[in-house]
Amino acid sequence: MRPRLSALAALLAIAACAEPEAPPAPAEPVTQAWVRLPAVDGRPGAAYFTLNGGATGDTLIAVESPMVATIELHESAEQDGRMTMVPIRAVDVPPDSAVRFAPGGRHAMLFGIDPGVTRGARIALDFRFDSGRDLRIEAPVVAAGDPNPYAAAR
Ligand SMILES: [Cu+2]
Repeated sequence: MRPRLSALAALLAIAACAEPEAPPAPAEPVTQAWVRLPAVDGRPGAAYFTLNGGATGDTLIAVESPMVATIELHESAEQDGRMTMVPIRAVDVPPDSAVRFAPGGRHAMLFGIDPGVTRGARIALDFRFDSGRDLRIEAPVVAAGDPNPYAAAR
């Protein structure tokens, strides 16, 4: 009887160790970045992504790309029944929070995209933070009518 019990205790101990008690690994500061090309060549495209505050939080101050002339951060809003866009200067990402840039809401607007950037390519996006952190992300590029590539993969 006794050996059995201790075996059970050992099993329980192993089970307890397997329990995910530690918090999940901290997310990268920028995840799920993707770029949607304009329907008409020469018009602006858009970049979407999720900002993760991590333990300390940070503030996004700019997104740049060697393949894009100008990138502005915008917020979409409905005003008098019309969709408008308002520029945002910086985006606060508090600790342990996520800020999503998604179609219909916040987005990075890409003016002057290099014609070599086509559907299926990857484009380098440089995320600059107030803390001094610079982060380059290779974001997948989709065509105008294509859905979020991360949503499609789910
Ligand atoms: Cu915009």
